[in-house]
Amino acid sequence: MKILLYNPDNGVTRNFMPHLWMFLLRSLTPPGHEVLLIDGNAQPMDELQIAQYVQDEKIGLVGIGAMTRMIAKAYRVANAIRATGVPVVMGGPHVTELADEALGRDGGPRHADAVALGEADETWPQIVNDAARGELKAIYAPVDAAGKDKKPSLKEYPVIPWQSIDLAQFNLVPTAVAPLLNRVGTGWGSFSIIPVESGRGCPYGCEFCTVTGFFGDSIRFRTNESVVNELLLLKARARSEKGQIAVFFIDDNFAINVKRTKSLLRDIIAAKAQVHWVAQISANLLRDEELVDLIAASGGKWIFIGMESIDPTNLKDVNKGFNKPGEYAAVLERLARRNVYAITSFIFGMDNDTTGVAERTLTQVRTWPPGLPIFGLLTPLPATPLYKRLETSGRLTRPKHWQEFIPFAMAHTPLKMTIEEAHAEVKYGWEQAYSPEALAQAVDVLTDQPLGYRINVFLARLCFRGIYFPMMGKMAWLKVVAQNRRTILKLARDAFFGRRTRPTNPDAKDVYEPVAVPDVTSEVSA
Ligand code: B12
Ligand code: SF4
Repeated sequence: MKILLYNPDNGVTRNFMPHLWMFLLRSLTPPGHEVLLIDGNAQPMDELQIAQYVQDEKIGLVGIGAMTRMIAKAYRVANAIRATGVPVVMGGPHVTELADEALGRDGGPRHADAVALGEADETWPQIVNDAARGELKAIYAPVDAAGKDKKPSLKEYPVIPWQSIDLAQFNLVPTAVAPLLNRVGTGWGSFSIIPVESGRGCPYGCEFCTVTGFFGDSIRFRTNESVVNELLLLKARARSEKGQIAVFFIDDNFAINVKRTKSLLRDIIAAKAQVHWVAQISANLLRDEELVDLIAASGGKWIFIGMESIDPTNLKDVNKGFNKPGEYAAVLERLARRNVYAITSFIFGMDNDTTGVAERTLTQVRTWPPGLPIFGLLTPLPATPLYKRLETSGRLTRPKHWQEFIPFAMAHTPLKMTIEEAHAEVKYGWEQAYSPEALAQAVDVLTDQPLGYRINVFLARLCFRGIYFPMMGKMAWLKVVAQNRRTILKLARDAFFGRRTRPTNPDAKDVYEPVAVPDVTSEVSA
């Protein structure tokens, strides 16, 4: 049987990396079936095009996975495919929480023939076998013989054949900047970010988060050996293609068990398996100097930190009181001293937020080492404690917000400002943090760093800008390039003439002093 796995785009922004579930399920598919993958972020198709593709390719089963944000598109695609008579199975966090919606048992139309609840590592082979026999059931739940919820162990993790997977569609090097990057050093013909998981689960239970409910508070890890082998595979591929591969450890909290994370990082270093990597780690776990040393020495470059708010009352309200705003600066300095920077994520529209929250936050951000701040709105995702609280108190203004997905739009009323004011705060945050002046400042502060590093930070900033100001199409990019021409010219001069130009902003000064860390550059460059 031919199987298509499909991940929809959200129609607004495109993700910068492939979705792991597709590669994982393909690796877990029983022998004898051919599995094709379409990620809408790389191959945008409308529902009729996909339905046509399914017919042309004589596909026998389609699997669709989607976050809440993409579910409306996922349902439209599923409807078009089911209309051709091909069965559709859906999985992922949204349909796990709202299986009745996908199955049409809530009074609405049916979108899926079957739904895979929760983690599908062990149910997927059964789904495929049932579909091949034409005996697909409506619901597949990961349960043990006694019918009790069962979380898959990650000890026997499948090998994902990264050496042969077509990554061309996820190459992040724009053709326009390739000559500049080639000048900086060889091996920049391509650049892909690959999702790798080393473990699942987070016990912290922040009120707005799906993770603790979905993956359970039982934390499970792959063996160090299996993660190290995956990194070695990716590194070998990058070397053979004269390109770059970075890894996004998609664990929800990569250092949730600090002892184990240190042991993994030590094994990565010992096996010379370093690649540049990004991971999500909560601020409280980054107090440990030894951990941060190992992060830097093992190739860690960017850490995503869910700071959420600089207001302790807000943090307490959403059950994230373990975040201590008073230590944010120290955490970021600790990372920056090792040339590791942070993607700092903030949520506006929290119950204690008042107008001016964006400027108050930015005032602090400006005193920190340069990073990638991102701003979102408190969003009640289905089945989260937040959703239940707001529903009970009658504060949801769009209880089924996913049916008409609008980016950066609230679905409930904040307590101390209006919805419009909350939207304006987010807009202000993005405008200020990603203005040409702010981008120039971020590059200037790094004047003492190698050129490749500064280009990297600049490109990362440009890409992150696109989260709020979608840069789809050449015209949008040209406009941004024109706005940032002074910084681009400065980097280009440094690249071609090998000299340091004066900061664009003469007032820019270093806010930290990098300390020597083991040089892993030779290990990470392909
Ligand atoms: C990596 C990641 C991202 C990446 C993008 C995704 C990518 N390219 O990988 C980035 C960083 C861009 C991202 C962004 C966002 N993310 Co995100 N992200 C994740 C994260 C950390 C890992 C996803 C992953 O690969 N997991 C590992 C795989 C193996 O698990 P899985 O995807 O759930 O798949 C398993 C099952 O669900 C099931 N399954 C999944 N799909 C299918 C399909 C079929 C057919 C079947 C049978 C089974 C099946 O089988 C898999 C194996 O067990 C998850 C949290 C998490 N741990 O999952 C959040 C998560 C998915 N993200 C979330 C959110 C909210 C967002 C944002 C909206 C945040 C924001 N406010 O901006 C944005 C939106 C992005 C966009 N452009 O639309 C939520 C989604 C909740 C929801 N109900 O939708 C999650 C769950 C985290 C959370 N805090 O609750 N994210
Ligand atoms: S620490 Fe992160 S992953 Fe864990 S519950 Fe909180 S938001 Fe979710």
